[in-house]
Amino acid sequence: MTEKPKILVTRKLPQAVERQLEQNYQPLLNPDDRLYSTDELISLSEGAAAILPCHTEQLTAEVIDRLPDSIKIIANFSVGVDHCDLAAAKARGIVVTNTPDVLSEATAEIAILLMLGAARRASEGERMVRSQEWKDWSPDFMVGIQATGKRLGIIGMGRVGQVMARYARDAFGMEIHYHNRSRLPAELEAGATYYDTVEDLLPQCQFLSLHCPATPESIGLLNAKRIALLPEDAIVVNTARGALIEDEALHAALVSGKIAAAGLDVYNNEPTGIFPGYRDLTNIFLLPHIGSATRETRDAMGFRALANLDAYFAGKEPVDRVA
Ligand code: 8YV
Repeated sequence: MTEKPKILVTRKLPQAVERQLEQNYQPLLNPDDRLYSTDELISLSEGAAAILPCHTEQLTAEVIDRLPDSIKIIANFSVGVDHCDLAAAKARGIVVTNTPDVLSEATAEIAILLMLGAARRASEGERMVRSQEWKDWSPDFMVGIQATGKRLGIIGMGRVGQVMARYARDAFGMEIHYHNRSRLPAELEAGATYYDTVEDLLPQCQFLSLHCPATPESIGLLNAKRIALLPEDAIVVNTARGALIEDEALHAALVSGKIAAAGLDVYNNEPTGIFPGYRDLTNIFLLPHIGSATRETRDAMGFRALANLDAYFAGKEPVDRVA
């Protein structure tokens, strides 16, 4: 009988996923969920045929070049693959997969939460109640901005962007405007208005939600020049990647009031190195990268990563192959 392939699992996964992994593989699990250093990751990979990492593992070209020859596939537990140098993996003949589809609804839910939380001043209000600073009610107390019927701009109309568009349209009657690398077919566009360039889209966005991956082209996409194109009092939401935003520019626009509020779930240098100025602002709603953090979705992400491993080890093409 051939030996079950060894899989390095870098983080603690949902229990049901780990039990399933144990059926077909020899997983090297991380029950304490410790973040491995690069050296540890490389030495633990010795003799393994696959790595099942999260976006918390920086699989740069240098790291990939140092992986042992035994590694044949990197089956990510994430849809984003900006933490993984695909060209370096390809050059070494290492297959790379991700987990699309299964987290679109959970992430769009958080985008809606951020949109409403920022527009309706949720964290400011919550802090006020907790600290017993709430003393009075008046007609102008905690007045925010209504989402219903407004124009929502979406940059990146992929799977998550499309669900966000649907939720915003169906629940709040929002008018959807979007930019994407290419225009969607009419049935997926569902009445949304397409713009060829980000510059053309921005002046329409009373609300703006970012849903594109972080790539060399999109890093720093929302900079001071582009923020200036937004209408006064716009609201910016980011559930995609922190790298899409130039923090100093967003911070300045929140301080000056050019932007009414922002809702962020992802950050440059998260979790410990996030732009410090954000913490001092009241007009920002901050969450700790929990877009896909539901029981249902985390299970589904794990099983999707497993399905990719199963396909690979059965000699088939993994459905979510990205390199
Ligand atoms: C995940 C995400 O929590 O899948 C992604 O790309 O950003 C998150 O929703 C994370 O990546 C898990 O590795």
